[in-house]
Amino acid sequence: MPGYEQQGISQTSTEEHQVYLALGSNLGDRQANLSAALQRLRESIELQRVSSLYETEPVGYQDQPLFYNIACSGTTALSAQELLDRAKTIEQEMGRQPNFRNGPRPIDIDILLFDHLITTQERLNIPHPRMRERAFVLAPLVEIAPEIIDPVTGLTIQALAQRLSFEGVTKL
Ligand code: PH2
Ligand code: MG
Ligand code: MG
Repeated sequence: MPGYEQQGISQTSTEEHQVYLALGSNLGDRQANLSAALQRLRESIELQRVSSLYETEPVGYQDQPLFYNIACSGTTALSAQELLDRAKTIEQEMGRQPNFRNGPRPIDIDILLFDHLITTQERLNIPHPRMRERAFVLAPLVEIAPEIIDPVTGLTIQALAQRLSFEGVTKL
């Protein structure tokens, strides 16, 4: 029914959503883990841009191996909740074990931004609540999406990145 589309009442499942994700790995073959996760995400996301690879010092809990981090952008027909479920399934299928907060992991897939959605549910917290202070997130993100707006602060990723130190973050 075209009339419904025009009035913006179309089904969520038929809409395309613009998404930005952050991926990290610090166990096993880090680069292979990131590549495998991207490959799995392609089943649900039409990827647009994938950043360079960054090697980053662990933040939050220091006594663990260095991370590899990347960011990517794309469009998806999934809802935010469905995308989160997909990400968690991929993490589990890639061997991620329950661990302490900020502990080592073969793969971590975080939703940074989903359209201009703001949601603060416990499991579904978008924009990612810690992305603004994390150089390991903003370094790859500013590379692929400097002009996009964080709906919470109204600032561009470029502006958010300018407030940070990028010590401990190395572009490979
Ligand atoms: N992820 C964390 C905590 N600390 N540090 C780095 N360098 N990279 C990460 O991806 C990372 C982290 C929690 O998800
Ligand atoms: Mg994370
Ligand atoms: Mg996570």
